[in-house]
Amino acid sequence: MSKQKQSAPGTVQMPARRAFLKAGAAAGGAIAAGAVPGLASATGNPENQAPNVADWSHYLGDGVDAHPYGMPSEHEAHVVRRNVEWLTADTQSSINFTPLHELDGIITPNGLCFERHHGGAAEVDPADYQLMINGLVDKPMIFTMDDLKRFPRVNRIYFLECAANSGMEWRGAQLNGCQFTHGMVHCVMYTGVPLKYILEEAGLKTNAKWLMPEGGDAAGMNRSVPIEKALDDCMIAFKMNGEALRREQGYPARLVVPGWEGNMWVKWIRRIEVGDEPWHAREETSKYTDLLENGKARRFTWEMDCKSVITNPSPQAPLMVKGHNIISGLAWSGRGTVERVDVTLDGGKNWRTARIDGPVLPKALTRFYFEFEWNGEGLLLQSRAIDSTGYIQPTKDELRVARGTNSIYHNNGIQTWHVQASGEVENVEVS
Ligand SMILES: Nc1nc2c(c(=O)[nH]1)N[C@H]1C(S)=C(S)[C@@H](COP(=O)(O)O)O[C@H]1N2
Ligand SMILES: [Mo]
Repeated sequence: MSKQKQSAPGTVQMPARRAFLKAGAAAGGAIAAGAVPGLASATGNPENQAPNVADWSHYLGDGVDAHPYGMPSEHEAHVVRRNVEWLTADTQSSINFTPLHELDGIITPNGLCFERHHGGAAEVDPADYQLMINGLVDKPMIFTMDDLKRFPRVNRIYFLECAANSGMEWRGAQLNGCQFTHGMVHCVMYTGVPLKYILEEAGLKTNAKWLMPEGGDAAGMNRSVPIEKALDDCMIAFKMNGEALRREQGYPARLVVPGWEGNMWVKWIRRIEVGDEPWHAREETSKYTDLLENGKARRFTWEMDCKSVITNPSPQAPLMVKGHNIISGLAWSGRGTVERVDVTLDGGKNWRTARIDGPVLPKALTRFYFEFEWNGEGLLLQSRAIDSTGYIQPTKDELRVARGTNSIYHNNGIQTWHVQASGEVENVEVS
């Protein structure tokens, strides 16, 4: 087992894990006299706890005018997107990460979806918004928001994963928290127009083979998309989880490219050019390619390979008590559905099948659980997902044999968490 210390300068902000553990330990001895035995002891103020009547039961609560737009409880203030300061030079061209260890089920709340911007989050007035289609079409067209909303629309749940998710882990275990190692993924229900309908409206010429969607942000983000994908399941989305897209996610409209790497999901989309060959633009030549050991680069690696991660326990979410505990995590595949997830407690010697719960949808996050008894021994936790094509999530060593160590993108290797006797959890690798 080896752990590579964080080599880059700066610090990662994380909750005080030791403080959590202390609070848990102290509460162990603080069971109120005469209390009815429970499964676990409570922390906090005993005056508010059974058999007493809590403070909040004695007076009227907030009126319905207090929160015109509802916000999470103030006790959940630590559940936020976080960035890694040393990762990028500024915050406009930057990344923050989804707090996966605080979430459950398969849907990411809108305010917690990770953000990746190449030129900051553009502020677009929907009244001025237009989507232009030009190039190899019968009639070049410009659509307003109102135009887009008059097409038949569909609702689909998809994950979006940045190609660079887990990219800092290629050479060894580095970041302490699944928020940072795996938090460049989110999964929401999109409402929008199948791209096919919009392209049909403009009329594709017979030599139309590629699209170049382009963003309205300062970065003017663009990528070449093959026509087969565009006509298959791409969408122009304007809603996420039922409400308008958040500005950070491309308000008022973004491209949805199910199962494919996040950089193709152009936000604030302003134009789609139709062509007969790919453009070989910056984001598909200098970026988002994988340089192999032999000097060749993998290109157009669009589909996100099957991957999984244990979100709890994990470095930001230590094990608090011995006895009955729950391992929970997420699995996904850009090629279809998650068929099975295996979990090991001993670094891969013994594998057991996890329990999948909730919807199992193609190209969406899938939730798994594994209930177990913890006797206080050290554990080496891993999860391994298998998708509907039969593809098995590889180990990080297998990935390095296949692709070398020059890569940043497309690291879908098996993650290991070392649970120590104290309950604290560390990012490690086993070999
Ligand atoms: N216009 C535009 N679209 C963009 C980007 C961008 O910088 N500008 N970033 C891309 C990248 S690299 C990713 S991973 C996803 C991130 O989507 P999110 O911010 O909704 O999580 O958006 C993609 N679409
Ligand atoms: Mo990305």
